[in-house]
Amino acid sequence: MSRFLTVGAAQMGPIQKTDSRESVVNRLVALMAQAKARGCELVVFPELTLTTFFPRWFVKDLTEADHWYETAMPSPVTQPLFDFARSMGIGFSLGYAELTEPDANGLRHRYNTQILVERDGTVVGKYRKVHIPGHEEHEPDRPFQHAERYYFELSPEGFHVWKAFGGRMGMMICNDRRWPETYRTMGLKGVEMILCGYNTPLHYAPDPGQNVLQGFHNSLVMQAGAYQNGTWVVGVAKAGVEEGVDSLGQSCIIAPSGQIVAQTISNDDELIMARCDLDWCKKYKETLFDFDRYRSPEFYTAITAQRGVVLED
Ligand code: CDT
Repeated sequence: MSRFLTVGAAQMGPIQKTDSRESVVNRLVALMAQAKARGCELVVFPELTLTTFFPRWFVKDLTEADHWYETAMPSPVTQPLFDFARSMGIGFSLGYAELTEPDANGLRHRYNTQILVERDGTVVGKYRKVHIPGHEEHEPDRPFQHAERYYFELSPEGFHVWKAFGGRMGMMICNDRRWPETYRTMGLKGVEMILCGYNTPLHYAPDPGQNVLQGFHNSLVMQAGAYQNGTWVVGVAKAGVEEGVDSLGQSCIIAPSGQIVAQTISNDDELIMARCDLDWCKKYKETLFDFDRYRSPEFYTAITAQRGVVLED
């Protein structure tokens, strides 16, 4: 049996501070049109697609950054994406900064969010980032900030898998892809395709020795996660030199075998695609990675019982 889903990874080139959301949405619609013409049923965009990667700057008062966040989705400026999806019958997944309405205590929350939109323009899933990297405070010695932990709260919901596009779809955002728990949590929910947007600066201030390994680590983690859980993974970059910061491209679509079946070759807006057989997942889920038969969860309790390392004597 085969269950095909043709997916596009719509890598974005840089988005500068002065680029309007309207101009970005125009670029996204152009990529969606290209994806539709090439037969895609779903197109995946990067993390924080609508603006420049603003956590590279620090502001003393968080409300000064409110303009980087979306307070509604869709909104007047993002509505063309939903209209295009509905009229052309193509779904999409979009990352953005979310600022919520006040909760019962009058508090508004800030999340690094990704949504999944079906071919009829309805939002079928919303995921908020779990593994938030970087730092909470201003770190003046860095050439640029990575203050995601200042700008975003931890997801209150964690990982989820949605029945959509004829399969079981999951989402993760950027740094989530480096953590095996991300894939396994969704693997245990039967995930067949994980959609992931990322912004990965080539320079890693805490250990610049890792700079040259960014591309290697990017594919290493996503290929391993795909294979060990028998799932497709679609990794999509915001690439190139944005406000002086060079970020990794190398967006890729990875099969449940762990093989890369498509990869971008530029650091610009670029669409890659693959015709993905979701039934290919079974070849791994029902053999080597038959969780029910071969996992030993009784020996894994430390994974959820503790956060950091506890040394054994
Ligand atoms: N956006 C994001 O999560 N980026 C991180 C950068 C490394 S931590 C400063 C990543 O995992 O690619």
